[in-house]
Amino acid sequence: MGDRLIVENRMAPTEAVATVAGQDVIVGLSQPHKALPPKYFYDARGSELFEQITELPEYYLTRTEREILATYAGAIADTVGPCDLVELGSGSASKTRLLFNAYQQRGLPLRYVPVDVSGTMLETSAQALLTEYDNLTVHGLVSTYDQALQALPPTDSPRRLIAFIGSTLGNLAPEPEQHFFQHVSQALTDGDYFLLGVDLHKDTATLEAAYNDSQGLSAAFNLNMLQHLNWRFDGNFDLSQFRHVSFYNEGDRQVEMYIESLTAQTITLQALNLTVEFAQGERLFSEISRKFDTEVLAQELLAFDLAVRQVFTDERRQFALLLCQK
Ligand code: AVJ
Repeated sequence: MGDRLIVENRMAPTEAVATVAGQDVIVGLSQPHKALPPKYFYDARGSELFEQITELPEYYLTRTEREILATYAGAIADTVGPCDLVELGSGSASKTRLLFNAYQQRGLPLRYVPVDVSGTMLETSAQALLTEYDNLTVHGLVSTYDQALQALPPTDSPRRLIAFIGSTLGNLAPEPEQHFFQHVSQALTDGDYFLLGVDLHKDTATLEAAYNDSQGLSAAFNLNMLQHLNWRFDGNFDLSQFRHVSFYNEGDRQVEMYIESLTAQTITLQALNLTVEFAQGERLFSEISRKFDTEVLAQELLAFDLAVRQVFTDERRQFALLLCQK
């Protein structure tokens, strides 16, 4: 099986150094409107909490996207044909299996290029996939999205398909989103495909329930960011002195998540030599989760030479997969 698996580590050694990695925390907590990048949600506990969120009755996103893929994976395989499937943020690749199934049923070869910052997750899922699918070869990249897009492994396949599913796009503000589309477009040659999974604009009640569930998992997920900073940077956040806040900002079409300080307090992160003051009621901005309109998005993509060929959605139009071609 060895010749069917390559895992390439592209993480620069400096990124493993905590003080360098913590620069964004220092900047984020020192500005007047405190904010942290969403990647700090995903330590081991945070990833586990997110997995649990995906199974909540209120969190319709994952379930709906899986349902759409189950219906249309065959149509996607028929359109794209044999390819290098580059998946940005591959994680456990559980939804991607629906595409692998479609390729296998059609006897089409596929090279899977999963990209993930977690090397352990990538190795484990790649090994499992090779035993399940005999039409598959895997060339994994332990890398950030941007690093991967700048230098994808050379391919013998007739096409590339870059997949960015799960509505991770929603975490990007409009400006970084534009840069991201630019990098995707640059990584593709004419005729190649881009598969984008996004959550759609809908009524406020449905959205607010998804990000503030009755079991309190969303709250635990949000506050866990502070616990993560505690262990990573030797901090003293007391989680009982903060609360989870989330709401749908309909004007900007985004769910906003904050961590609100219940008291006036001073926190230190010793490994970063950082002291931070919180006023009572002060909010730290932890995440945006944007909700899209397929027509508006199609227009934006076109500016980067990405033409939407097919839009796949569920009956209730809650979520959409856009198959674009350069
Ligand atoms: C993994 C970014 C798609 O925005 O819905 C879940 C993360 N945040 N509950 C989302 C999340 C709060 C999730 N994404």
